[in-house]
Amino acid sequence: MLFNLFSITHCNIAQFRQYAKMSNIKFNSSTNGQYKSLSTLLVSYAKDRKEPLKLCKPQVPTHLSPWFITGLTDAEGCFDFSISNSKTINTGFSVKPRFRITAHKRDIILLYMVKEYFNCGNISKIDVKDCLDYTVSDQNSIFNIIIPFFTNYPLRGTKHLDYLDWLKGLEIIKNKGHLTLEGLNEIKFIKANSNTERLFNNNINLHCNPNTPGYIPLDPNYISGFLTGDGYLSLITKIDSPSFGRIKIGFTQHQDNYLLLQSIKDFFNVSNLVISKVNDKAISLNCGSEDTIYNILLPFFEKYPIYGIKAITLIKLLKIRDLILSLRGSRKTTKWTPELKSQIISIWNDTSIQLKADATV
Ligand SMILES: [Ca+2]
Repeated sequence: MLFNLFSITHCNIAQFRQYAKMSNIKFNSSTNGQYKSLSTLLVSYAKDRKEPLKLCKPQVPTHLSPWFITGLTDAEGCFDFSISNSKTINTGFSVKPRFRITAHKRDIILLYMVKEYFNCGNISKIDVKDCLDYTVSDQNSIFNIIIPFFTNYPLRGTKHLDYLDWLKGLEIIKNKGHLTLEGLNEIKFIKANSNTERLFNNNINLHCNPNTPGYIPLDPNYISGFLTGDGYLSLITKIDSPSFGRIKIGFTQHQDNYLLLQSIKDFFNVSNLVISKVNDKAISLNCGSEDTIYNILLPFFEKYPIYGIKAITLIKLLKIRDLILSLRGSRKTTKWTPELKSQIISIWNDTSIQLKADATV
């Protein structure tokens, strides 16, 4: 049923109704309350297709693991301050702390699940093409919900350093320091030196290093959240490629997150999961072994679920794996007949869930 729920932003109205019926999604015709932004987005989605859509309220699964959210945040989250001109504040600037998670609009349900989990914040369109933000910017929610959450379920990647700097800025705000020129400048300094502007030292990924006191064991749901945000799940579909049908699963990261990738590698403890250099700044963790992908990685992400559109990709890849194995029988290798290839392509392009068959989603 989860499967149907996640496809609602990819379907036409008739399919939407059908999914809603199958998934027992309740409809609600009011535009007020916390469902407004989702409803608005679904309406605009329907307008794109020139079909009417009644406002709807999907019942979002609420059993997300907190570690999933931490993994997703390490991948797609952002802790920063928005600083804008103000005529009413003496310094001339108003300062607002923000916690955000960004996703493609196809993954609106994923953001919606996070919003349900925290029970605060809003989902809105942003300037980046086809992207949406889940944003928490009211101080009450930041101090009482967001900070306690990341104290209990700490970030593991370089984003943890942005988070620590953000806390310093929040401390200034808490003491009303941001209303003075000195405090404002301190926050501007923090803003100018964190996130993409950060220069790194050696003290990174401290929660990932088993030889330091800051080490925190890796929870499997963290890996699922991180894959949902920053990982890739794909299939080689070029029909005349010698690698046709090969499934690829992995992560590409800035090299500063080396220890984070290393800890994921250590978690699975298989030798054919390797970290390699992509370019000057990027590294990747991936796997060249069909056996590991079929029998360890795919089942892992079935057990510790990923959500959003990648969850649909996972279902397709599991079907493709099962098809390949059933036709292989007792042979050691696959006979890539044209029939098999076309069956694989048709699973990959299955439009009954209206998913764009990107090679990498
Ligand atoms: Ca990222």
